[in-house]
Amino acid sequence: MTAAIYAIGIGSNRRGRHGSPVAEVRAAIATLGTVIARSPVITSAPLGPSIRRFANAVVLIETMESPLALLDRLKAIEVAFGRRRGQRWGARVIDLDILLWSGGVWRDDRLTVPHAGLRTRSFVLTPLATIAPAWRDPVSGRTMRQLAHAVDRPRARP
Ligand code: A4P
Ligand code: MG
Repeated sequence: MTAAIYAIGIGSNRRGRHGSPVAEVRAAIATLGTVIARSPVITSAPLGPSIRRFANAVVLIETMESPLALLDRLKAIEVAFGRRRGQRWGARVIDLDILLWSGGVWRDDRLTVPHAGLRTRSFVLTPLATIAPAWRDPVSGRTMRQLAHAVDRPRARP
């Protein structure tokens, strides 16, 4: 079996034991294993009803894990960072999402890859386009660079 590459989206809008949301994002990156590329950490206003600003970053990791095995590991890291259940859209110490997988599309009741929010979220696409500009979304056929452009300039695409 060969290794897979995954793009992982990392978000935080609550202080944890490592400090600020930016520090939480950096600490989470350090737990992920073989990181082959990392974006800068950006901060942005929350999408949705949360009040607190987010720190976000995207990394590429290389691993032998299947998508579901990786999802289990990411959930365990979230718990270790102090994330609690029932905080959907609320403040969270860390949120780890699988954005892309080198194997293409995965769809079952636990996991959808590419991530459902990938194509519409500039806090995902802007950092992703810095580390994987030519990676093509298997669903839309568009590259991360193209998707980032479209989301940053929505009026350019009626
Ligand atoms: N799941 C399905 N597909 C995936 C995937 N590709 N990666 C399932 C990870 N998980 C996936 O996720 C709920 C369930 O989705 C998982 O148990 C898994 O089986 P969760 O992380 O427990 O819950 P969540 O994060 O609250 O839900 P969700 O839908 O991931 O929230 P969002 O949509 O990620 O919204 N604004 C800014 N500026 N920056 C942000 O990072 N994040 C959110 C969170 C809202 N606003 C934000 C940001
Ligand atoms: Mg999530």
